[in-house]
Amino acid sequence: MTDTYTPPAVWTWDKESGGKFANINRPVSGATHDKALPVGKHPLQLYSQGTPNGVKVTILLEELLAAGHEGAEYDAWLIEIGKGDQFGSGFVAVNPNSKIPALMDRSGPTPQRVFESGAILMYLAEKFSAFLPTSGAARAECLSWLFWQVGSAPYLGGGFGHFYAYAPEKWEYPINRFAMETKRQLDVLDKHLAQHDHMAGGGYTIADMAIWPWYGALALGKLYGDAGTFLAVHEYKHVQRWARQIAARPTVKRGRRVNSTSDAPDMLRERHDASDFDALNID
Ligand SMILES: N[C@@H](CCC(=O)N[C@@H](CS)C(=O)NCC(=O)O)C(=O)O
Repeated sequence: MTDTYTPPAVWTWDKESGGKFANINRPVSGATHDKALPVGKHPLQLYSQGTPNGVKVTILLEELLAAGHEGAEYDAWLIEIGKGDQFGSGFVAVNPNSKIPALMDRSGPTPQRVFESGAILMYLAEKFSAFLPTSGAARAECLSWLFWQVGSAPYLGGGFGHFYAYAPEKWEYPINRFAMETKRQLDVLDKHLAQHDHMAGGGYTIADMAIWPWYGALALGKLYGDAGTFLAVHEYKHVQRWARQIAARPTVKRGRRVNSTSDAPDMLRERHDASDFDALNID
């Protein structure tokens, strides 16, 4: 690998890039193999992994259940993206974009697929009339921050996180570029949270649930190894306050345990019943 590169007239896929996810990256879409998805007993079937995009949805589902919405009972099936499960035919039928999370709502006469984490949060919030203000300024703010998250996270994850933690070598140019952008985004959040308890008016909403697994986890030093130190996240005092407040919610703790690939005794590969958490070894 050299530092400079002259692009050919037409790009071709002639070798793996060598990064952490090189084995699953392809320039074409669609299924690579036939594999039906399992279906459990609950109305909502989630196919996901416990990454920041995945836990947004399990946090919302745990919040809905804790708030008494029994129709939010769900089976959470593990899709191991490192093993290419997202390219199985069943998963591609639920999300043609082959990314977790993906949801099948089987509560009605015709099963409804929903993909894209932001769309899933909005769909569930509207279905249960919860965690999304129904009108006016509070709704506009909530959706603005929800869409901000979906648009911003690729700079943090696909940009900063990739080049800081996953690329085969450390290159100064992309790390500088995306560290700058990530710090700018943290500053956007910090200035907003200096004036507001939560991201949108009306209290805790799906905007907080979407943003916390990325920027909250980063602020608490839980993303990309030493990235918290590298980005001096302690300086974002208001993000710190908000991140700790949300991390302390039992629902958030539960949501974060679901669809984990870790063997840790406090994590769940799959979740099919509220009692699954009872069997865990939690301090
Ligand atoms: N915009 C999508 C992004 C989802 C996404 O990037 N998911 C990652 C895991 S966090 C994934 O499934 N990656 C597998 C792959 O790229 O093949 C969303 O918000 O749902």
